[in-house]
Amino acid sequence: MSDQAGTVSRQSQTIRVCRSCETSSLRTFLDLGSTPLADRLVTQAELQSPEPTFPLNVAFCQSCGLVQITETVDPEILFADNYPYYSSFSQALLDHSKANVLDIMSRRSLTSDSLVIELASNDGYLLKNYVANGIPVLGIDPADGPAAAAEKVGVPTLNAFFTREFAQKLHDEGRRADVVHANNVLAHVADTNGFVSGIRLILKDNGVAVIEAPYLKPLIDHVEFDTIYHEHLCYFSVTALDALFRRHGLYLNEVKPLSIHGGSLRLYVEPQERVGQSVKDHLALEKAQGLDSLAYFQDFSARVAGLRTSLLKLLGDLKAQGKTIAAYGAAAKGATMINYVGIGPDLIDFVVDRNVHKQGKFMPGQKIPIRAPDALIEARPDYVLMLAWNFADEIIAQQQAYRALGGRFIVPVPEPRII
Ligand code: JHZ
Repeated sequence: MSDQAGTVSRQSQTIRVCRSCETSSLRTFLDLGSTPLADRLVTQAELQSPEPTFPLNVAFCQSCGLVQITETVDPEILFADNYPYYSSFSQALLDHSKANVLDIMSRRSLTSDSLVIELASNDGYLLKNYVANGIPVLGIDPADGPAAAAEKVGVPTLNAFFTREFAQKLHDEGRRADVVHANNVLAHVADTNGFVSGIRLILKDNGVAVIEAPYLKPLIDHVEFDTIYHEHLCYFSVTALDALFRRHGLYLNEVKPLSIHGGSLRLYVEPQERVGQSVKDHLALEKAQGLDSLAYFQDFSARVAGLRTSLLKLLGDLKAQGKTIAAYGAAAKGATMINYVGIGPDLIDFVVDRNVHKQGKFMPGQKIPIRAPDALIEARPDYVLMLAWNFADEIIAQQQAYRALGGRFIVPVPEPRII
């Protein structure tokens, strides 16, 4: 693919067949242009160097219903070095994860003889709750920094990508799990089928995989286009997931809608088929609403473009009135938002984020500086564009002092509004 300097790099590949069913049934319905990598924050030393950019096109598989991007960037570039995402910076996510663990512990009557494995265990945000209850765990994560942070909080972690080969090794060593967690990772893996067959290999026959993934329906219905970036290869419907798991002797038996990350699903997947009402209802609803056909996605591109126009107008009007604007959340989705919409340093003075690994760096593409949240009180911008809108409640609750000074937030999706 070509980078900004126009050279050809071998850092990405364009797929020709569906990531799940492998048929040639892909139809592209959204083109977000060629964008930089959303979590590749720019350092001071890199400010003058060109950033690699990659095409960001989204397609629907007319055969199995899976929505997916068509470019696969080398995962070593995306996740291994300097990956800045640490799950533990959101209290809402920590609370959500702890509740998930307590629920599973009681559902499955886990003991000190059980084993829980988490794929993409990040900084140990979830598994530490099992450790606190004396239940053996194993984390697996390719990102060096978060994996080291997990070890520090007592979560044994293998610093590696989870692949089918890796799963085979664990299986051969007799390391099979009563529970496998995989939160916000299924969409991230290039070998979708290998990953799912790997889950089957490391799961005991009476085990359960508890998987969380953003749900396609709210993404489309609420124009959450900014959750599309190169790390997210797939955007799942229940229809597409059901077919994917069945191919590997796994059954989606229960599904629970979650509000996290703009609307997600928690999937309970087992080697035994006992499909519950929640799954039957979701499948029926998706069919009735047409989420399993291309027509559902046909006007999405126009709606995304409409959001871009209205957000640019709102920010432009505020600047014309002499207002100052900052942004909250150096989130990956924030990178898609500012780069697709074209929000640069002319509109936004700085971005704040609690994650110390992001502070002092610059947003990809637009190169807006990232500062600590205290900057909102120091600089007192009139408005703050909420790039991490999925945590808006938590963030606004923390920013009472800024609000008391007259500060206002702009929430960009599903349509820009000032709150
Ligand atoms: P956040 C993440 O995406 C990571 P991102 C990943 N790409 C994924 O799959 C999706 O989630 C589902 C900061 N923050 O997590 C922390 C504060 O500063 O919504 C983060 O940098 N103060 C793997 O990166 C950012 O905001 C706070 O009070 O798009 C939020 O990023 C809170 C709550 C967060 O999504």
